[in-house]
Amino acid sequence: MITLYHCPEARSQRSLWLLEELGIPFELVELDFSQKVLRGPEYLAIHPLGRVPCLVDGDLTLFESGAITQYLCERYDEGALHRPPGHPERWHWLQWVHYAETMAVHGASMVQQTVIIAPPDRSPVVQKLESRRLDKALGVVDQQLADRDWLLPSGFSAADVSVGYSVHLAQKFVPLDAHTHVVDYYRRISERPAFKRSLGSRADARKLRA
Ligand SMILES: N[C@@H](CCC(=O)N[C@@H](CS)C(=O)NCC(=O)O)C(=O)O
Repeated sequence: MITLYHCPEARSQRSLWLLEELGIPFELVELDFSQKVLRGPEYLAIHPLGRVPCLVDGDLTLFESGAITQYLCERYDEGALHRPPGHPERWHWLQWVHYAETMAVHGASMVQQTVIIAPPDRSPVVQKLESRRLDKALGVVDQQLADRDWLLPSGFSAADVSVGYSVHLAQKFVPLDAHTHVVDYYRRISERPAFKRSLGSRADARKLRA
């Protein structure tokens, strides 16, 4: 049985959304986004840094959302979400799966600056810089989507799950309006039932609470 360790709206949403797209059974464990839970002995025994996501499948434990994406696709996808070795889109599929982190690091920095760090210690300079870099990273996605609905010519893939989560994170901090193709992309993403099931806290999750 697969177990996913997850904090709502964190990068583990990528893995949750992908599991939902794959339609395979899994157990969801929701952790409070608190040092007490993430750095508590129970979770540190699973993830050495106490971060999310972490995926356990039998005797395999994996952290890093990009690696989890590759693993789930290689192991469980029946052709729709993966672009396996030898596929003409393989290298671009990998590029976008990992480009998602180029975007998410700026989003994570904005979370720190606007949620985690208290006002006197927040830095307007860092906020300005990070939102500008995030906006530029969105511009690259916008260009890619100029003549297509999804990142790859053959259609929706796990690369859209990876980058799509980063767009979902980005729109909390920078307006998407200047990137009209991204606006349409985010609307398409928001209409996907699997994406909807990955949002927020879930009643069916086992909870690790402080
Ligand atoms: N590159 C890693 C980043 C993992 C990561 O930093 N996750 C954040 C949530 S978005 C986290 O667990 N933060 C909690 C903390 O650092 O205390 C991945 O993509 O899995």
